[in-house]
Amino acid sequence: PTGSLSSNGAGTRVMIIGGDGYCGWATALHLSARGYEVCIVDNLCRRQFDLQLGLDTLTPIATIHDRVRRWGEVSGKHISLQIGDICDWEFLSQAFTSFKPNHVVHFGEQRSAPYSMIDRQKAVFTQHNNVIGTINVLFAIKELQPDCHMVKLGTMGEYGTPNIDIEEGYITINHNGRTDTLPYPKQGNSFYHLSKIHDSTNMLFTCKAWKIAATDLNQGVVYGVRTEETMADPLLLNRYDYDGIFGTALNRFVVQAAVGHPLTVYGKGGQTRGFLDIRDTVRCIQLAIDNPASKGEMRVYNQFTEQFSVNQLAEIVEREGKKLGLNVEVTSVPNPRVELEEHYYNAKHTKLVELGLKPHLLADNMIDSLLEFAVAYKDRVRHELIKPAVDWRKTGVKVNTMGA
Ligand code: NAD
Ligand code: USQ
Repeated sequence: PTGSLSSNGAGTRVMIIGGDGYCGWATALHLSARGYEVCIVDNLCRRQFDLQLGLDTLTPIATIHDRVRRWGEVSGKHISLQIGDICDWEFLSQAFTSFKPNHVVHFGEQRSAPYSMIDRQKAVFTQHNNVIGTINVLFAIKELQPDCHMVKLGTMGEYGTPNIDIEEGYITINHNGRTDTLPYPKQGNSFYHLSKIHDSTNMLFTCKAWKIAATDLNQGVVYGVRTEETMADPLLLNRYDYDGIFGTALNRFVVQAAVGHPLTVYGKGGQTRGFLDIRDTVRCIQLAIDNPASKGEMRVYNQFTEQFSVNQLAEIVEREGKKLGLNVEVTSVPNPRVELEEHYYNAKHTKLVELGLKPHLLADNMIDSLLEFAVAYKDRVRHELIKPAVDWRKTGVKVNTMGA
């Protein structure tokens, strides 16, 4: 497959850390299809979390080796593979020295807020894995590849839900007659979201101190599963999480509707977030690569296309599900998280659009096709995995195996 957003990446070397995951796999294929030279780095810990907790993706996914081999056959393009942990400096430095990336796209973190709230061990793992991994990438750029541009996945959750407009990364404040432009205040709502804040702080410091070029993409909640390339062959199919730990709001609601499970709105459902289609995730990454930060600069983009409350998402899925003959009910379950359930939310998201992003909006036909996709795989759904599984108030020191 080739495709839209036509820039030709010929010769540009892009290392994709976390390239076996949901966003990373789709991005690796999107860039490879467009002529970028891609190397996937991943330690496969996401697959390990499923084994650890007894979870599974809706879609059957091939091993990373089979995925990459099949991509070579389907597209004629080679993706190189380095299996290892970026917290292991010896591994990461060798991966950098051998591949010599022009850009490193860093998706490779533990990304579930509920996972980070299971127990002390998983909170510490999340912050260690994410913060130390990112510090290692920053050292690798400084020591081994100083002209390499870093594209880092942050999260809209770094800002929390303040009672004022959310800017893109920085805010100009007038205080006691003096004015400065400062990093936007951060308020994370889980040990996971907090790890992203720590990453952003470490990146900003090293951009100043070592003249690193970095783009921090504060991404909203991603939905969808199909991209042109991941649908080109069954072995290229992406993962799709719907469980109570890794499944995200809209993807969960769609699977719930497909199997006749009431949609699980947490609490009052006024929680509002930014959302985007996975087809836009891959395009945003390409835009960030094609328009790199300059040395010493830390760019911050808010990477989402539309904002919705959880209640609005449930209404859309209910309406579209009924049109397809599904019996969709919406229910409010006690909120397992500690978060505002009714709040002001207005987050800017113009910078990626200015660079050329043409969003795929959550039009009704998107929900239709996602529902049809979920219905096609509904025999693989394990109902017991759907319930919310982690209570923010009950995080303890005990190692919790989720009753498996
Ligand atoms: P994912 O868990 O599907 O993929 C992450 C990948 O990184 C996995 O394949 C995992 O094995 C790998 N990884 C983790 N730690 C690693 C390490 N130490 N060394 C090497 N590899 C490691 O997650 P995703 O949904 O694709 O998210 C990717 C990134 O985007 C994350 O940083 C996440 O915080 C961010 N993000 C995701 C969403 C979303 O809705 N999925 C939204 C906003 C931001
Ligand atoms: N929610 C429900 N019902 C559900 C699942 C979630 O009401 O069944 C609510 C949550 O309480 C929350 C909102 O939906 O208020 C979003 O939850 P989520 O699980 O979809 O997303 P979140 O935990 O914030 O994390 C996901 C990704 C994470 C990424 C983040 C972007 O897992 O990696 O950083 O989205 S953001 O939300 O912008 O911070």
